[in-house]
Amino acid sequence: MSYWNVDKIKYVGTGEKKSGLGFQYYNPDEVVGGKKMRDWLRFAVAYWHTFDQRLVDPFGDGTAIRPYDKYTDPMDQALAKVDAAFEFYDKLGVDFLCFHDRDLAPEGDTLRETNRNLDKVVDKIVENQKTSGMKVLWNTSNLFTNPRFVEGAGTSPYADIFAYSAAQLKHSLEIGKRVGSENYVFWGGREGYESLWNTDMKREQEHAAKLFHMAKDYANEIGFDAQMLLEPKPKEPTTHQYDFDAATTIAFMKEYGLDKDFKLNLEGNHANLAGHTYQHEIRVAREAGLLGSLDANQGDKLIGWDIDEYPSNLYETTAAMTEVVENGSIGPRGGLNFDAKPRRSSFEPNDLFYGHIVGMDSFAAGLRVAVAMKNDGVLDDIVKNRYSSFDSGIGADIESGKASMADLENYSLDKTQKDLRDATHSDHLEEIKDTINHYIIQTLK
Ligand code: XLS
Ligand code: NI
Ligand code: NI
Repeated sequence: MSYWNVDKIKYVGTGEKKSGLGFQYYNPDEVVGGKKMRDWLRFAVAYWHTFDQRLVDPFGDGTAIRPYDKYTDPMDQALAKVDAAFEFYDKLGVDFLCFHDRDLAPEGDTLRETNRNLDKVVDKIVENQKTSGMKVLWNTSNLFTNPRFVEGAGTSPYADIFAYSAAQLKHSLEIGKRVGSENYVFWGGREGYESLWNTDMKREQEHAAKLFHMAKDYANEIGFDAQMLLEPKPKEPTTHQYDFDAATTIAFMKEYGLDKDFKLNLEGNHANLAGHTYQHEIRVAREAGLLGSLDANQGDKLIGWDIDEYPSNLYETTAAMTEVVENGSIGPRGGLNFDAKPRRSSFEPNDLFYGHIVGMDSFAAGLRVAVAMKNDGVLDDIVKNRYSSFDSGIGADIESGKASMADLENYSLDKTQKDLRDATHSDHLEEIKDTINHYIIQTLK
């Protein structure tokens, strides 16, 4: 039985591209910048957005038409979805999937029942992994949808909810081990506050850190060696989320001794909500040695929430992939997970293919441009030259610590206004942007 009415998506190149069903830039086995494209990009499909999302928005019901809608019993549908999902991965040509525990199976009345439902679906996933070779980039626990998490999970003011969260998380780690997840993600959807008037921020953050430590310790105990990742987001659904952005999350990790065992999973739309570019977030993480993995999506300048659009902005994917190429990889076990969904008006099953194709092609294009610029050393020279006054003379003395403040005073006292004006140079930023445009246009022709 086939769920999706498409053939395997192939690389056709730019010249042959006539319809949405073909890759223009993503050619998985082509070697670019010393590695196969599939190994640079390690694309993953997000179970929740692709197979569960009904395309609701705050004002409207779901519009999605999905090939397993005819199964009305929740467990029958959950099991059919697994088959549909693995057919989808195969036709799209991705190597990885990502999921939350609650994406896979309906909850029961107790955690015991819920776990039983979940295990049944995971059995089927494991079977499908054996025949397909599909890998799990990461799994995670949904500690935000159910009303019990209304005031948080790890940061809930209620001890019973903390306890339940830990219990749910424990099972999710066991599942991670069974499916061989390469990473394990924590996105703290409700780990923040609505208002400071009733919030003990310090105590909540200590609790969150405790839950992360417990999770890592338990993973060690059962031999689940996934890279642990925190996924920053500044707000939504809470007014303020503690994992605000990369820099805030790194400070939190250092404060609570988590920076040895945890890295970051960064998302494009979250970066924008925090007032940053995606490139900024990736740069902050990579310079701290904490770049773990990426959630690929984009926001919209005109809409102020996490709309999770499939990425299509080539300028932004070029910027993101420039950071990745500079880093040598996304992260030791990182990949690009499409935390993205079609617009509410793109409700047909095949829109899920078109969405992934534009996303994969956009990042593949970004990779090609980034590698072309790296090969020509375009940005390397620009950055190197900009700081070259620190390579010798007084600059080298400053960096080595040889120059004291008194030395710098001696050096500066008799410099004239003109001397100092001559020490600065135009950035030629517009020329740089023109060069980047040139590389985008030439590489993607
Ligand atoms: C929501 C988050 C979420 C995480 C996984 O905004 O991006 O989808 O990636 O829980
Ligand atoms: Ni995400
Ligand atoms: Ni998100």
